Amino acid sequence: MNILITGGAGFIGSNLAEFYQSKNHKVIIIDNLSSGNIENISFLPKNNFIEADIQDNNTLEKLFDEYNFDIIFHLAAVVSVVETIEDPFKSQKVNIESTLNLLKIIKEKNKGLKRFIFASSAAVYGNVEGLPKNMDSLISPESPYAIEKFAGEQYSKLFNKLYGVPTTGFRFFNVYGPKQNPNSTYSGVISIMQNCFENNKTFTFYGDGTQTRDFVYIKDLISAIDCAINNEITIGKTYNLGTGVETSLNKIFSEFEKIYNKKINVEYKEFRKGDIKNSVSDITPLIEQGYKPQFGISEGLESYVNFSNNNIKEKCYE
Ligand code: UD2
Repeated sequence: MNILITGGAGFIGSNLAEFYQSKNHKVIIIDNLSSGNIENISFLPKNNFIEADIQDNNTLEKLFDEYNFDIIFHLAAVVSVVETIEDPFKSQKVNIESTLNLLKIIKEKNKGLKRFIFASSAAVYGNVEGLPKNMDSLISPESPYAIEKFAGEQYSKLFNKLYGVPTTGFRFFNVYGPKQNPNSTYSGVISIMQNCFENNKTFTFYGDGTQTRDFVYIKDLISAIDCAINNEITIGKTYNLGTGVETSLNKIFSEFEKIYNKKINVEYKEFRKGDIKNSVSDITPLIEQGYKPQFGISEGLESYVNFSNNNIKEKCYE
């Protein structure tokens, strides 16, 4: 199959790329490297990488003249919540307008598409109480990022309804795994903590460490998406993508202590402004389609440490 991954040099995109390339599909990546890293995709043939912005319409048109894609993963986005708060005009151009533009080009040019996958976020639920989050939970965006992700998933759904483009949206919960950069403003807490253990640095808890999240290992995320792609009933729908298990930061920290067999220093600061206390997804609809998370937090962290960030060139998928 021909597979296009926008934002494919980032953490999630590069893992998807490696997975599908290992299954002998042709993977094309378009990425402007604003938050992605070329080293993440060292396995990709040079000609399959296009360094361009997702807003570059000429490049997109040319690409769709050249290829008919079977699967498109749309991950290119301004991924930093903070950046979207600082400049929502700029981020909505990337996160909403470019999604709409891509859908329009697909509708006009890409006949025979099997699936368009849109990467949405648990951020759409905001701070409203009530767990686990399911598809009937209230949407309450707390940032331009959340509004933009919601708009993207809704446009994807609409293009299915109006024009039959086979779209599926996923609201990613807290994804972790190899190739996640611990040094960026949107870094996930697990990559930051792992980096502290790896380099004997002090880890800062914002709050007392009792806050919980639904941490999903990248390999489970890929298996969920792959399961949906192979199941036509998922077309035109949006799904939560987590594990359905709630884990505290304190639990993650003690798991790292076990894996590394050492103690590191910690400090405690105020809870971050706008932080949610607890989060967990209801994944029943995906389980009904055959998704079965394989990585509990211990297995996931163990696997992650084995492919630590110092080893991003190592193969994760055979
Ligand atoms: C996630 C997303 C974020 C946005 C948000 C919306 C990630 C990485 N971030 O933020 O983009 O969509 O959901 O709800 O998926 N923490 C510490 N010490 C640190 C770093 C973090 O204690 O050095 C805490 C942090 O205050 C929070 C928890 O760890 O309570 C998880 O933080 P996170 O940034 O990994 O993820 P989250 O869910 O806040």
